Amino acid sequence: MDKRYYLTTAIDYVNGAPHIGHAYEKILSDVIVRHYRQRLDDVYFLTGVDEHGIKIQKTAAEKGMTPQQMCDENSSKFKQAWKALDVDYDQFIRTTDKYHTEVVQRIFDKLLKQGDIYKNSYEGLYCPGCESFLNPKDLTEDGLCPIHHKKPELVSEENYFFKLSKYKDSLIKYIKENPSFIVPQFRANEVLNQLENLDDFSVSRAKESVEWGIPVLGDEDQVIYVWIDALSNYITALGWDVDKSSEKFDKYWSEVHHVIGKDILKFHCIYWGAILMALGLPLPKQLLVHGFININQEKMSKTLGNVIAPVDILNAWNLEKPDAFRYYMACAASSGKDGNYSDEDFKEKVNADLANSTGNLLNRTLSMLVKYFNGEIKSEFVVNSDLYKTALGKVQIVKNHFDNYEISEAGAEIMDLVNITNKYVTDNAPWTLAKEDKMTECGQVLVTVLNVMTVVCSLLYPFCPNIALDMASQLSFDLNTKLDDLNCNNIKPGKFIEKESIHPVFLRLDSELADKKK
Ligand code: ME8
Repeated sequence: MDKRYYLTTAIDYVNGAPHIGHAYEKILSDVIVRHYRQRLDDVYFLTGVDEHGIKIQKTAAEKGMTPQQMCDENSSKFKQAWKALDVDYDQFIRTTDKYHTEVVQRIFDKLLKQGDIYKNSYEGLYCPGCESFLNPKDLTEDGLCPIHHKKPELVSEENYFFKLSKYKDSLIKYIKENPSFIVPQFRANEVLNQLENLDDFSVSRAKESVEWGIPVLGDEDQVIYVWIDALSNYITALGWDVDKSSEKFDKYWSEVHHVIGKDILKFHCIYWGAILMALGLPLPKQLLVHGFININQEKMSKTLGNVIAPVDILNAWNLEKPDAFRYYMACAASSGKDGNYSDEDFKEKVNADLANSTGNLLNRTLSMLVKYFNGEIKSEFVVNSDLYKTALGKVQIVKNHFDNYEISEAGAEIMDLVNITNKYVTDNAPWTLAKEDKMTECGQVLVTVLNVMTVVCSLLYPFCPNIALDMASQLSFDLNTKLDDLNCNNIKPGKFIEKESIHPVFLRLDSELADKKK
């Protein structure tokens, strides 16, 4: 395992407030980052917003605002949402940040001077939703963009183009020789097919059609079109500059993992891959591609009016902490596949997993310890147990799932450990042991469960940081313990817990109460 980990998310368009799809990606990323922080000393987490382009220019005009005003307003909504969801990033980049725009201009200039970018007149079908020219072959039968279901605009203008043709073969070779470059792997085939049919791509727009962009140095009539601008954020954020690296870049670039949605894989694999090759920089270590979140099994769209803001979900369920929503989202889809959000399913899953299985297990075990032993651990209660092997085995399994970008699968394994432990309690019935006055055995069962719960709370931490902290505090367990140092030896003899300090770590979502609040 490498010592460092650099994770980036896609940077979101700020033509509106963040929606549940944006939240899904950021939560998934934060869960991954928190997991690797439990394994490594040096993890860097970058997120941010994409602020240029026609979509933003048009929306601002409709609202009677300048693009910059709208970017300022909406960017802070993204920051607020990530704060409410406990998305604990190290850096938040805005593509209007001066350090970014200046380096983007120099990148463009370098590529132009070395002949990777050339000027040409062009007529094509432009989809503002995609911020991209579409190939007529890719349109629906009705001539609409397959993603945004809108008719693309016929655009005819002078643009700068990037010579993708020059890098096509090297990209194909790279993808084929590096099977772990695109995760999950089934997405790699899609990209290889797309590469067969791709032409050079436009990297600028005429200022008369798009004003809101970074101007091309020395050609005032053109602005740099979104992808060179947006994709470069991953290196400008680290302080990289043309012909001048930076300490952060040298430290993190070789460990970069881009978390992105399936709709922008082409841009990250092909465009970004080619741009990096042209800049003489190594390609990203991995592209971690996630699917889309649907709402009640329907695609989320403004037209359908089913776009949900993540903060509204917290408010609707009266949740002070985001843990339940984080847990649900991170487990909403198996690796790379689409997932779904529905109120019913959300309530059912978090009540079952967090309140009933996990919360009750801890609560009743601690309560029994108080009832039977006045909260005291006697030295004869501390013995070895087969359950410890199972628990530490799960740590390895969960680590492997994270290494394979299988986050919901990792969540399922944690819940499996909780269920195994619940079964252990039922099978060993400590309440019967107490009734039969087998107090040492009863104490041993309780201590075994508490030791396993220290492992559970550590594994659960990336998904539910607040619940895990609460569990850790009731268990007197140090949550800073690295995963590789975990053992089942944390519950020590002596006075352990007072009755007053025992409380549920997660309250069931009460449908009636929640419905009333909605
Ligand atoms: O594409 N479910 O921005 P964006 C899951 N600015 N993920 C979703 C989703 C959904 N329903 N809808 C969108 C952009 N996403 C560019 C990125 S990166 C250099 C530039 C994901 O606001 C989408 O796949 O349209 C992408 O990864 C992210 O949200 C931002 O989408």
